Amino acid sequence: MSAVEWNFDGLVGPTHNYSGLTIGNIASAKNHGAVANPKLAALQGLAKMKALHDRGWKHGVLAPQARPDMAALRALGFAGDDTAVLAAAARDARPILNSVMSASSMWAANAATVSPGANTADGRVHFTAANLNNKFHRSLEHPFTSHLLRAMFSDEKYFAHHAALPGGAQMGDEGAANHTRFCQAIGERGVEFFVFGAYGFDPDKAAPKRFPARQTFEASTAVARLHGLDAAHTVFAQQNPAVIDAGVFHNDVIAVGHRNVLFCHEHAFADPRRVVDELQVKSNHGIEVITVMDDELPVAAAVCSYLFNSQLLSKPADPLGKLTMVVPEECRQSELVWGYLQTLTTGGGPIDELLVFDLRESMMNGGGPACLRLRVELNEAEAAAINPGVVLCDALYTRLTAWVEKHYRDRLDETDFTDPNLIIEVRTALDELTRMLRLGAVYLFQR
Ligand code: SUG
Repeated sequence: MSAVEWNFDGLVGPTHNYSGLTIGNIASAKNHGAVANPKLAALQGLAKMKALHDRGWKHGVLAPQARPDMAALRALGFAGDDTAVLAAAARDARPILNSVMSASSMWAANAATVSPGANTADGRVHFTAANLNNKFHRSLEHPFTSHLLRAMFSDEKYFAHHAALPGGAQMGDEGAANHTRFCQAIGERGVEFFVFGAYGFDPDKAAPKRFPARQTFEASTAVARLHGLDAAHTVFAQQNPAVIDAGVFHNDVIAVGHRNVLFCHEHAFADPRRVVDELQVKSNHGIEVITVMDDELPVAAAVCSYLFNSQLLSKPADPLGKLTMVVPEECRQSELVWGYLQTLTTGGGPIDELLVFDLRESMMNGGGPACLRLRVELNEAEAAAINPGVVLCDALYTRLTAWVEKHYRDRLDETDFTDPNLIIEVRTALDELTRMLRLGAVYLFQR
């Protein structure tokens, strides 16, 4: 049965804003307080989905979370009606209010870790929602994420869902941003590659000093256990602590893999030689590794341009098996990066095409093309079992674009967070969205 990699992109939510919530994410810190344009952000994301859909890649849509998260504010002791709760939080706990407003679920790579049926013990596609417990605003995402994934992939014959891992920072899990699957052909059994920032239970082992390691070894191994992965085809690797301290808060800011290709920076991993050796042994020497050296492109330039936060996509029905690379506009604006990309794509290697997208609204919060998508490899039977309402087609794109135009604001900053109309606007929009995507009453405010 043939299989393809689907990309489920996070639809940017109506409260997209710049609150500087993420220590260790340089773009988020730098743009704290800037005025965001939620409408433009959502349209930029939709334009990427549509362009890839038009080229034949399979696409689905992940609905945004409902924000502000009023339940979180109430759980933290703010009481009264919604207006009173928001006003009290603005007065007494501004960082908390800003956190419950975040549209961070747009970065779907952090929604969950996904293993295809070809790799799992029971042959089903396994999903583990990421606990994202390193940051308060992101830790609020997983209950809804779990609910949403079940509404999209509900058939238990094909899909298995695991709740987010329990525990605190020692069990930090950031989902697919730190996970890659390699294989010779989509749908075939392959190697799963988990990258973690530090050991949760061993303070003596190497760890970043300036910024937090958001993923632990213990969390990565727990996800592999839950998914029933075979140790002979699973590789765990520590990120280089120095690059976390340089702003590489997820592995997908310094490395990307797809099918049989790994594209990474020479400083991505703590022990790069061991990592590549183990990947080659476990994949039967099937992985083509493209390493960018620091003298070609320093880590700081990779972090600014988000070169490695690109998407690698197998060209549909290409007999040569070449890959397209989806990069953000920031790569074209850097002479160094753009020059490197010309050499990469014309040198006869596996990547021979570039697609460039303007994702500036998301990029200003540290989210590039790869952050915006969750990959799910599906064979024909599995694909037929997903909720058809979330599958991107021309008609859905047109409806979603009109929906964004109708409901989203074109400027938002923290002075708007106490506006009682904002919550009404968001709920009206999301209520309509659930009907469009045929999700049922997934939001708490609908129940
Ligand atoms: O978790 N930014 C996100 C960006 C996530 C990018 N995802 C991947 N690399 N896969 C984060 O750091 C910033 C929100 C703010 O500051 O308002 C934020 O949450």
